[in-house]
Amino acid sequence: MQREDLFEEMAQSIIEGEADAAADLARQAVEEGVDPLEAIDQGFVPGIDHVGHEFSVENMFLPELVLAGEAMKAAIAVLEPEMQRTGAEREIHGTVVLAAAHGDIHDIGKSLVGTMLSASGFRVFDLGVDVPVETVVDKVREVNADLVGVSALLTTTMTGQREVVEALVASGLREQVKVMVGGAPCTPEWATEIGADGFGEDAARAVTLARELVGA
Ligand code: B1M
Repeated sequence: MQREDLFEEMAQSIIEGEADAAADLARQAVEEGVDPLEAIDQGFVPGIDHVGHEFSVENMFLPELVLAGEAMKAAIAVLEPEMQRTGAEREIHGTVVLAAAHGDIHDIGKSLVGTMLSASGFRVFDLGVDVPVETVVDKVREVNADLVGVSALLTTTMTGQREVVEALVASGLREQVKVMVGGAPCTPEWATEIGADGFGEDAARAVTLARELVGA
């Protein structure tokens, strides 16, 4: 199958919320030697972006959003080990605490960032979704993190990123840890406004930024 056709089918599997088909296409990509991140960015993400757009104009509804999210996770679950394998660098660049902001349950992009960071030589503690600010701060202290990453997909949960920065300042930890934010509604200006150290636009750029921030 042509690469473009494969990517088109991947997008379609997400739009139709077909988790099995998405996983099969991901396996096919691995067999054909397609770079896993390329498969995600050029195949599956256009599908989920389409669903997001249709949802926002009320052509699709919550159940379809849920199915699309499940299909996306099924595809990434197949590609994840491949990303780990191909990115296998053993030198540890630093320790990262990763979380989705309080109130936010979107985990696909955040988990992808975690996988890429881990594959690129970071020790990653992914605290999951809807993570209270205090849990993030406690983990930063416990593991002596170099970097904390907070993901937010909703305009209403972006404030959780600011709260993490403020809590790190209040706990006296801010000087020893860098803060990276990301997620669709975030911008470099937002990162600056809340006193974070940087904004990662996508998983690949999050890795580049993380390396810069820890001086790797
Ligand atoms: Co939701 N949702 N959702 N959703 N959802 C959005 C975000 C939305 C934009 C859709 C829309 O209306 N167009 C909209 C937000 C509007 C806004 O606030 N501006 C929205 C809404 C409204 C909602 C609900 C409120 C719907 C409802 O209940 N009525 C609800 C909220 C739940 C909550 O969090 N409290 C909700 C629920 C859900 C599902 C659970 C159904 C599902 C999530 C499933 C899951 O994650 N397990 C879902 C989905 C799938 C989406 C869309 C369609 C796709 C998100 C996604 O996974 N993208 C999304 C629309 C869209 O983004 N196109 C949407 C793929 C992923 C690879 O990209 O997450 O952007 P992304 O991550 C990228 C970068 O952003 C970056 O790197 C990643 C990889 O390249 N990145 C970081 C992300 N985090 C980073 C952190 C970093 C650095 C980079 O450093 C720390």
